[in-house]
Amino acid sequence: MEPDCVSINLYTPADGNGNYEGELNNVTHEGHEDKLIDREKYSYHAAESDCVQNPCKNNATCQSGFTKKGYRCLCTVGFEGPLCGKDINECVRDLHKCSDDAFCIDTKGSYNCTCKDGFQGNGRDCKEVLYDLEDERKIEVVASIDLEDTVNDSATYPLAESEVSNEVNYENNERGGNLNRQRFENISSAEIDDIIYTRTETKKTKQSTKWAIRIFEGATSCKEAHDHNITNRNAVVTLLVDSKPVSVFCHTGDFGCGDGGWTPVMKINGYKSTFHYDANYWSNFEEFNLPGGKTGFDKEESKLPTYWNTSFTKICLGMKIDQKLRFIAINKQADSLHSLIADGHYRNTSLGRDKWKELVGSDASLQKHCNMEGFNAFSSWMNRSKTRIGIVSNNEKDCQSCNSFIGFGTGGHPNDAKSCGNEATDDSSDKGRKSIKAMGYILVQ
Ligand SMILES: [Ca+2]
Ligand SMILES: [Ca+2]
Repeated sequence: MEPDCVSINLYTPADGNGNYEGELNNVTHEGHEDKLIDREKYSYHAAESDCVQNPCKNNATCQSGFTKKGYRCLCTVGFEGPLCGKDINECVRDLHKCSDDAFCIDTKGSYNCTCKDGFQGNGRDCKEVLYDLEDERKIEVVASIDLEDTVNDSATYPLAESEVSNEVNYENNERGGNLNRQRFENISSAEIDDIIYTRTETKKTKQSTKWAIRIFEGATSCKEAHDHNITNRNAVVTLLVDSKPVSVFCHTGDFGCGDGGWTPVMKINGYKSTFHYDANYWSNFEEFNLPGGKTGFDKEESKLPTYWNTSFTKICLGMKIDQKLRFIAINKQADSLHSLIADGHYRNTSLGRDKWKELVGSDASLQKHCNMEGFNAFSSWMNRSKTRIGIVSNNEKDCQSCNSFIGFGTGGHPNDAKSCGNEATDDSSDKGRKSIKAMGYILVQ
């Protein structure tokens, strides 16, 4: 007899012979009264079914006529118990298929798998997240290491040969944190920008450490180029400025402003008014004569995209007068030179007038008073001395009517037609009347 069978229709054919044909049903008329139709030569026989009361839970199949109770329940997946009312905790019983790198979360009738932090996937298959997708620059995992779990924090261990040769030195209890940049095979240390990710896991007898490193794809400043040993001398270097390649002449070493790589920003010819105080170039995002950025301290004028893109902690100012180059440095941190100048607001420096005079040499001439210095230094009477970077001075003991200046991006009395150098009116100035035109150079680091 079929285990699900609880009723039967018997058909008695007309010619008899005492044979029947039977039709087995897995329900009885109870609850289905309207479907039971009388027909000639058919007779219906139903067992008293204990399944009518729906004793089995969670969609289990009820079979009548089994066990002392008169029925049995065949549970669906995920449930157990005589009535199938009990959820199986697959996570506790290790009946799940979650990844080792996932959390198993029990649910009624089933379970969920969720990848742990640092992993992604569907929960059954979780992969380590090794890419910082927000970073436009390429990140690659280049090293993995498996060590017997006999790690001594001060010892040196061989890397697996698969991807990396040589050794990793563990120091200061930071396993993997002191990865020697020289140790990567096929990648020079100059190309490794940063170690952005390390993960060390101990599984039974093995410890494994993985690194994600950022590959250096291009310097954004001459300082970066210098720090990554891309250039250790004066050279034209292609920088990534606002993600676009720009070739500039990187000045390297201490030519008057200190060591390291210096990024050119502007070159100003004091005989011209291209970069006069009132020129839009001080506030806009327009470059001027890019090729002028590829040559050194010459007469080519230039304004490079480094003016509004390159951050720095130091500014180097140079003036060339009669073939003599003189430099002074300003310690100043900013997102860009544009951020210090474009809004026209005065921002002070405190170098002192003697320092500014060093740019010009022994002929430097300024009046005694005011001595307003820095970025956007200007007289309160707007037709008087003003300078985008530099110092303005006055004979009166105020800053209203300055008649002398040393600077870059200059204008106003006593000589509005110049853009870089030293202008001073007659007897009230240190060295009397001066009109000294300079080729000006602005670099940052
Ligand atoms: Ca469950
Ligand atoms: Ca005056």
